[in-house]
This record gives sequence, structure tokens and C-alpha cells, in this order.
Amino acid sequence: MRKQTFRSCNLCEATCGVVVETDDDRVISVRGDEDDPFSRGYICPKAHGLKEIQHDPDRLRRPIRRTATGWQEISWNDAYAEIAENLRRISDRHGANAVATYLGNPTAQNYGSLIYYRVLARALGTKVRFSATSVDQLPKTVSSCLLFGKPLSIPVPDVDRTTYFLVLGANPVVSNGSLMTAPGMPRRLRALRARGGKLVVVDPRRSETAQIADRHLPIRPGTDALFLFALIHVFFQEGLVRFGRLEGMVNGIDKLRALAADFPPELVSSRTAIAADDIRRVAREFASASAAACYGRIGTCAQEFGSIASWLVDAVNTLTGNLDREGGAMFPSPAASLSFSSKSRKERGAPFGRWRSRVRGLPEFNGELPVVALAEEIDTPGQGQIKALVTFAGNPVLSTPDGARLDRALDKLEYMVSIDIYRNETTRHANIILPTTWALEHESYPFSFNPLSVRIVAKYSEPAMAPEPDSREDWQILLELSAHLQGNPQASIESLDELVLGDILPRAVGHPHNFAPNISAEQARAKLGNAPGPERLLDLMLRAGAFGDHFEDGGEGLSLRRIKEFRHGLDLGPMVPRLPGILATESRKIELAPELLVADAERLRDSLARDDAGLVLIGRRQLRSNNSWMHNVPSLVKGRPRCTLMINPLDADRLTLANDATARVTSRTGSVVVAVAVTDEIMPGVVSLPHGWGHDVEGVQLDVARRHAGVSSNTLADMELYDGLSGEAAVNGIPVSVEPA
Ligand SMILES: Nc1nc2c(c(=O)[nH]1)N[C@H]1C(S)=C(S)[C@@H](COP(=O)(O)OP(=O)(O)OC[C@H]3O[C@@H](n4cnc5c(=O)[nH]c(N)nc54)[C@H](O)[C@@H]3O)O[C@H]1N2
Ligand SMILES: Nc1nc2c(c(=O)[nH]1)N[C@H]1C(S)=C(S)[C@@H](COP(=O)(O)OP(=O)(O)OC[C@H]3O[C@@H](n4cnc5c(=O)[nH]c(N)nc54)[C@H](O)[C@@H]3O)O[C@H]1N2
Ligand code: SF4
Ligand SMILES: [Mo]
Repeated sequence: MRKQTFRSCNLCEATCGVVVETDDDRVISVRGDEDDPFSRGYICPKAHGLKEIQHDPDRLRRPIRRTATGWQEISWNDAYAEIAENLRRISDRHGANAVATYLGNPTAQNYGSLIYYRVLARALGTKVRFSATSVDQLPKTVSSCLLFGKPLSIPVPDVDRTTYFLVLGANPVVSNGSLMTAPGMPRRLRALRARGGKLVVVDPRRSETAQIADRHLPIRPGTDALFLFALIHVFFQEGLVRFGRLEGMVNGIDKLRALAADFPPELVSSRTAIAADDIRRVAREFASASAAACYGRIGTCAQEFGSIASWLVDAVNTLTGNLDREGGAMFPSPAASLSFSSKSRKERGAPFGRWRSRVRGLPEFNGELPVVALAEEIDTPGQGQIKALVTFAGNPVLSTPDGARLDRALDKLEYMVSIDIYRNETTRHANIILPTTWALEHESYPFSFNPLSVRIVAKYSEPAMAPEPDSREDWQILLELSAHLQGNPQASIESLDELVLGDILPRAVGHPHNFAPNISAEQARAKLGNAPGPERLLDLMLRAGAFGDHFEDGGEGLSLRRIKEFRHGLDLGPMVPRLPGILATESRKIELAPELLVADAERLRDSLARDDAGLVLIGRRQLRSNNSWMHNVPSLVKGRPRCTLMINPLDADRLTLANDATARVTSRTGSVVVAVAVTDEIMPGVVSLPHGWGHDVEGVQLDVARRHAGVSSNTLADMELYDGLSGEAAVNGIPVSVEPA
């Protein structure tokens, strides 16, 4: 039977509304939903991947086990039993921390994964956990924690109302926005300019976003912190500091002024490659704009000074009174989240460095180690060595530094399990792969992205089709596997899920600080029904949330039932101010000069003396890629090969490299041979290679991707290169040499 389902695309953070047309279990088409109030019809080419992945013959549908004679399908129960036996054996012999976990990016797209992953982590009892966070937004979470008290209190640019948008190290025209959920970025940026606003892009490459900007300032990779300090220097020097309504909410102003005094534009200009006059001009324009927002993303995070740059982005917004104001950078108000109070609870210090990694002593943050420590924790013998690994929706072999070393390290594991829909460069090392249902087969809600969304929205996506027989959703796998690990394989999903609900409920209602103070956990429980799974938790989060019905019968507020009525999504308006309630620092103030960051500025000062003779490598996202894992979708890889090395004509001439020639690119860790694209898009001294390619390896089941293999830029990324404070991998600014191949 033909039907239309209205959903949010779950492939990136933009959450575009899509109309999925199906005929029973065939997907006929995926198109943009004109009636989605948030995205208004916008989609990107990746959305078609929703259809093609559904029908991809390479996608896994049953658990498979690696044997001496190849991969074999096995039953769910046999798979769970074997995994539990092996992980328990290893943990009994070597301790629970010999079993590590790695959580990949798509888990953020699936609220069931995120919530139920905690159950698995608890069942494993390990503290050795990694994720894609430390090649992504870790510095931003660290700085947010230090400035505002919570890792996820991340200011988001109010792109629809700003009049001056200063973008560093982000390419939202291609990435569609990150830590800024705003579907249809190209349209929103055009609208900004149409209303007389300005877009200024700071990027070593004239990116697709820079191409539609009023001004593009090419910057030497890794020097954003210097540029930002210079802006702050000018704010203080020229009397441009204005706190506005933030007056009285800010600590550390004098300390920041003193630090910025060391970084005048004239001093940082040669290192950043940005003229001092340009820096002063941006500072004046930013400070005098009616509403300005400074925003940094991967280029400011996944680099050597990621934490300082992330801090200073917020400092620039704060010093000019643009934090928490319309058109500035604001704290979103999620309709559904696991925080159930309007006022944040005071935190006692940052959850940072409470313990360290075994081999190099890298600090944990929020219970997680940086991924630059993963391979060495596996391949370095000794007490506490990782012997087993569970990966969940991650492909660290292609997505994290020195993928080749990690690839070899995975071979040394005693046991590995992957929860994943493909047998790819990482999961081919697993002993067992457990596949989850594909997005269209289960419901979804952009739970991770409500707290980063430029408008207050709520949209539930119903499944577009029934799951295939004998398949499992992520949350079911996580619960069932946990039950096996705990030696209780017979436990019912209902009883297991009751425990999950029982964990969350008492925090959600019944306390004076809750949105729903007057209802008890028991009363709320009775109103939530008996069907286990993430939907029930979503109902709880919506009802007990800021906009919820608070379990009042006939109440106007949100509940799952209510948002299901809005099939195209519900829009509750733009972001609203949240200060000071959202502050969770001990002082209940914005900490503009936290000690850890101030101390790290010493490292930045030393960098001023560096000579910048050699070439450095940066990354680049592409519209038809999604990190490493959508290259098996034929419509996304057709056409000319895209895994090319961009190089400036001046450098190409010097190295006698013509357009389309092949070059060997070498870093401390490895080398790749790749076709060259000579273009003045990229500044001299910098080369750019997209990540997520390099599919031509034995043992993967990726027929299309293998034929469009490309090379992995993370062969060149180095685990010795990281942000000195947070441990975030510096996959941008890698010293390389390039020669004709
Ligand atoms: N050089 C360089 N490296 C980078 C970056 C960069 O800019 N430059 N960017 C970094 C960033 S920001 C990120 S987020 C990371 C990503 O790092 P990872 O998350 O480790 O890698 P992905 O390529 O996103 O791989 C996602 C995996 O999830 C699987 N998957 C997809 N959908 C599902 C699902 O529904 N269920 C399950 N169980 N599995 C699924 C895919 O098959 C794939 O194995 O890469 C980082 N690496
Ligand atoms: N099409 C597509 N969309 C995606 C993804 C994808 O793979 N493909 N991935 C998704 C994910 S997981 C994420 S995290 C987001 C990322 O979203 P973005 O951060 O917007 O995406 P990037 O293209 O990585 O943009 C980084 C920019 O930083 C520049 N850059 C590199 N080094 C430096 C530096 O040192 N300083 C400055 N100022 N700039 C620098 C690069 O040239 C590049 O233009 O995108 C998401 N959306
Ligand atoms: S921009 Fe992101 S959410 Fe929108 S259609 Fe493309 S992949 Fe999907
Ligand atoms: Mo990411």
C-alpha cells in the first residue's frame, strides 16, 4: 500500500523535514517537506541516501560472525550469548577496564541509542570510553563547561536575526550547520544578507560559505585563537566593550583584558596571515553591529588551540553584549531533554581530568578519554591494556587520527563487537556485528539537536515502514545485550525498560525545581503507559519539560500525543534569553577567564615565535559525503572522484604539480597518493583533503564505496597532534610534505 510519511531527515544536524513515499516495504521517493515549518522544503542531496540505504544490498540485516572460513549469519541469541561470554571472560581476567567502548556520530541521530547506551556502559562496568566527540566538539564542551558550568550549555548563533555573522572554521553551506540546528543554511545566509546583514568568513579556504560572504579572511590553520585575542584586544583598547544586560553577570573581565593585552593585531598579523587593519575593522564592525554573532566549528575545534578558540568565540560574544540576546549567540530552549528544571543545578567544578589515560596520561572529560589515546591503549602492553572493544555506530579507522595504526591495533584485540549497519573499515575487525534497523524503520525525534536549535521546535517522525522480521532497533539491542552481560538473558524487555524509566522519573518530576513540581513519580508513571522503549521516555521528556503538559489532564502543553498531531512539526518560536538561570558555575556568573584556559594561553603565546615555512594539511567536508559512511550510496559518489588534494597555484608551481597530477602527501605518520586540484580557493602554504575516504581494503562489504575508494586523510593525521587542554585531535594543521608521485 502506498503511503506518505512525514519525518525529519536524521543524516545530519539540520533535521530537514522530508516526505517519504513508500509502497509497502519499498521506498519510492524522498523529497523535501514544504510544510515543515522549520525547513520549509529544503533538503540536500544526502536525503536520497535515506532511500538508497534502506535498499542497499550491502547493509547488514542479521547478526554476523567472523569465522576462519568467512562471515556467517547467526541468531540474535547466539550472538548475544557469545559476546557476553567473551566480554565477561576478558573482564574477569583483566578487569572491566580492559573492555573499551567507542561511540560514533550517528548515535546522536537516534535518541534511543543515546539513552540506552548508558545501560550497556553500566553493564560493561568500564570507565574506558571513547567517542567521536574528541574529533568533533570536545573543546567547545570543555570551554562551555568552564564558562557556563555545563558541557552542553553551548551558545548557538541566532542566524535568523543577526545582522553580523562572523564565522570561523565552519562551512555551513556544505555541512548545513553544526552545533547550530537550522535547516536550509544557504537560504538563511542569503536572507541575512538580504536584510542588510553581513557575513564574514575566516577560513584558510574560500569555502562554499566564504563564496557567498561579504568578506573572506584567509587564516593560517590553528591561529584562530590569536585572531580572536586580537579582536578582544581591540574591544578593550578602543572602548568597545559593552555588556548590556550581562552587566553584573560576568567574572574575570580584568584577567581577560590583561591576557588580550599581549595579542595586539599588529603582533598576531604575521602568524595568522590576516592584516592588522582587517582585524581592527572586524572588531569595530562586530562591536557596533545592532546584533552580532561569532561562531566557530570544526576548524576552530579540531586543531591545536581548540579550547582557547572555543572559549574566545564566546568571549567575543559576551564582551560585546551579544551573548543571550536576540540576533547574538543564545542558549536554545529544548522541548525535550533530560534536564527537567528551568534553573541549572550548580556544578562543583568541571568534570575534567579526574583521571588520566594509562599510556600518555591524557585527561578524561565527562567520563571519556580522547580518541587520540585509543590505538596506544590497545597496542601498548601492560597492566590495564585494552583487550576488547565495543564500537557503536562508529568508524574510527577512517575517522580518527593515524587510522592505519588503529587498524593494526584492532587486529591485536582479543575480542571486538560492533553495533553497525555495515561491515566497513572498522567493523570488519569485529568478531560479531549486530545490525540495527535503518532509520526509516523506526520512529525518531531530534533529541540531541533540540538543545542546539535556532528555533524552539518539536517534531516526531513515525516509522515509514515496518521493520524487517527478526530485526532489532538500537535500544533493543542495547537492552538485550546488557541483560546477557549481567547474566540475566531471560529478562524481558519490559522489565529492563522499567529500570531505565525508573532511573529518569524521580529526577523529572516532584521537586520544587522541576517544571512539574506537583506530580509524584508514581502519578507520572501511571500516565506513561506500558509500552517499553524510547517513545515512552520521549513522552516523559516532553511532558515534564519546559513546554510540557506537566501531566495535567487536558493541559495545553506538549506531550507525545500532542506533537504527533503536528505531522510536519511544531514551531514554538525563536530562541529566548536564558541567562542567568542557565548558569551552573559555582559563582553563578559567566566565567570569562577560567584558570585552565588562562594557563593554556601560555602555549598560545609560545606559538607566536614559530616559523611557518612548511605546508600544513586541513580537512574539507563535501555536500555528498557524510563523514566516512555514505559512500556506498551510488547517487552520492557518481561523477568525478572527489577525494582530491587542493593546493594553491604558487605551491603547485614550486612543486611542479599540474592540475590532475598525482602527488604523494607525507606526514610524520604516513603517506597517501592522491590527485591534485590546483586552485586559488586554498591559501598558499595550506593543502586540503576531505576525510572519510579510503575504502579499498580487504574484508569490507561496501561494493560501491570500494569502487570509489579515495584515500584516508586520517592516515596523515597524527595522534601526537591534539589540543593541549582537551585532548581533541588536531586533524587540521598537520605538517605535511607534498611531491609529485
Ligand atoms: N580528518 C578529519 N577527521 C574527522 C573529521 C574531520 O573534519 N577531519 N571530522 C570528525 C567528526 S566531526 C566526526 S563526527 C567523526 C565521525 O566519526 P565516526 O562516528 O567514528 O565515523 P562515521 O564515519 O560517522 O561512521 C559512522 C558509523 O555508523 C554506522 N551507522 C550509520 N547509521 C547507523 C545506525 O543507524 N545505527 C548504527 N548502529 N550504525 C550506524 C556507519 O555504518 C559507520 O560505521 O569523524 C571525525 N573525523
Ligand atoms: N555534507 C556533509 N555535511 C556534514 C558532514 C559531512 O561529512 N558532510 N558532517 C557533519 C558533522 S559530523 C559535523 S561535525 C559538521 C561540521 O560542520 P562544519 O564545521 O561546518 O564543517 P567543515 O566542512 O568541517 O568546516 C570546517 C571548515 O574549517 C576550515 N578550517 C580548517 N582548519 C581551520 C583553521 O585552523 N581555522 C579556521 N578558521 N578554519 C579552518 C575548513 O577549511 C572548513 O571550511 O558537519 C556535519 N554535516
Ligand atoms: S541537510 Fe542534513 S538533515 Fe537536511 S536533508 Fe541534508 S542530510 Fe538531511
Ligand atoms: Mo561531527
